[in-house]
Amino acid sequence: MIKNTLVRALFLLSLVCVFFACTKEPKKRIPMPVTDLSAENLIPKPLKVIPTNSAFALDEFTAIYTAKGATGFQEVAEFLADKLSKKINLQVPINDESLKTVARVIYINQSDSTELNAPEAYQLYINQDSIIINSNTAEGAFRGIQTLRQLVPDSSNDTLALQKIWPIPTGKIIDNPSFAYRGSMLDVARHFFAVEDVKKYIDILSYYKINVLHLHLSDDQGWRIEIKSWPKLTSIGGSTEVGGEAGGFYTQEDYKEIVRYAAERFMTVVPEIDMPGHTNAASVAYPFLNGNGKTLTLYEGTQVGFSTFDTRKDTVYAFVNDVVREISEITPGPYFHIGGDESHVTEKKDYVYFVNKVEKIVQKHGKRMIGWDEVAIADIDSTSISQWWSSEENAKKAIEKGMQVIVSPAKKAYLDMQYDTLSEYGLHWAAYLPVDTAYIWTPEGYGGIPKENILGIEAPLWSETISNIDELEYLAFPRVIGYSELSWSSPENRDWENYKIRLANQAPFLERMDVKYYPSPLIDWKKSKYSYETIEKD
Ligand code: TNX
Repeated sequence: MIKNTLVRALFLLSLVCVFFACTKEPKKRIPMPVTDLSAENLIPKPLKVIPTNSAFALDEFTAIYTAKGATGFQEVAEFLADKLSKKINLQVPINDESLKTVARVIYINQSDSTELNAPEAYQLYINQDSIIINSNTAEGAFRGIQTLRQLVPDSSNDTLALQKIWPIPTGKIIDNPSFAYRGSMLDVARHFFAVEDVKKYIDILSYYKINVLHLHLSDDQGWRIEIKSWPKLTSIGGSTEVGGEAGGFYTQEDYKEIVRYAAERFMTVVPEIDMPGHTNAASVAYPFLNGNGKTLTLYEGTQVGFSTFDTRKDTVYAFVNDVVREISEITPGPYFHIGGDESHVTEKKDYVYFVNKVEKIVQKHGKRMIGWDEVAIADIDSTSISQWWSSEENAKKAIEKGMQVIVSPAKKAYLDMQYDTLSEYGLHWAAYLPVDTAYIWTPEGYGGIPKENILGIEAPLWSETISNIDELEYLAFPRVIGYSELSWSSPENRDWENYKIRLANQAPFLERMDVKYYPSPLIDWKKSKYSYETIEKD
């Protein structure tokens, strides 16, 4: 009896299968809805979008192929397939030539067209039956697939065919960033953030084409990276943080894992060891480093400017050399950030002497030095980079030396500034930065710095007032999304009224990724689970 039922059930099941196999065939042409590619909520806005008003039917008969022999393209395809599987639960095969049922293809193509002669440039051609991503490099292809991810609807249209279809508007996108350096900084020194938190931040930033993560790895309150030749830096210097919690640090293996995860997203990690000021934690671990003449203890407060290395001791430079060497060895990116800010208790002549010497150490280990804007008062050379956070005068000095500048003005680009007087977390010493003020300014030519001298834009997130990933996300999102547009999109393509609609439509993505963004009342968030009225204030 049981056996009979089973046989009947299997027979029925096979009938259903035959029925579906016959009807759910991989039809080439499916009548598709009219669309408008130029009305999609893409951030950052691409250089050119030309709609052709039909749609590509992303479905189970779609397959991805990549240019043969093109380095890194297979990995880019795998990244896309993984994200599609997570977003819409569709498994799209890659480079499987034995498939008989393919009706539509996504082709990630390496093209040596001169139009694509820039490392991150890409073109996206979306037709009814094919999507072609053209780029010279895997990096360009990766940026292109972020655009494609943003075009895939959250839910399928189940009325067009028997199978589920995710219609993607047809047309052509031609894209290339304004700035090569598009970054955010995370201060893991005032409060420590675990590897998993940093990875989550990297993943969301890369969706918006941000390509640099600057890690502020040391400060008065903590030293956060293992240095094998100076182990007390972390065992003592990493043991606390602001507010007296347990602190923490990255082992070199942890750091390598962050670097690897970032590299998979074509993101460069810039390590910062802040010196000669902001060095209390290092000097508590190794008191010979200290130059402020005081007996030091671990510091859990938030004052700045009280610590300094002793800039006239050879042993200090032997120490700096070890630190720069060990970190440079595990940092594939071209930069090493030496901090250099707010050294208020270092004599000017000592500060200049220190920066001059450390620049040479950084160069010896094959890196380009970055420093906060004060470093421009030293005699540094044109290959070093100044990060303009406060002083326009220092930014101009850097330009006179032929240096490039990273634009990070506190009153426009600091993610740790409060949104307004009512919002939680953050400081307001430079400004209140609501989402519109953070977006409505022009980095090109800002403060009279010509565009040619600007390497890029970076939004720093200092962590005096935030101690976990939710608080981090509250300050970073949504503002950092705006900085992605300021650094990628051309000035003609930026417009607050248009941006704020596109931003409102990021809510489903941010919520799916469990990002606890600040639900700014300036934005009419799409079906937001954090609608502003429901936020409880204490
Ligand atoms: C200034 S920006 C600092 C940091 C603080 C930040 C707080 C800079 C180079 N130095 O030490 O964390 O303000 O907003």
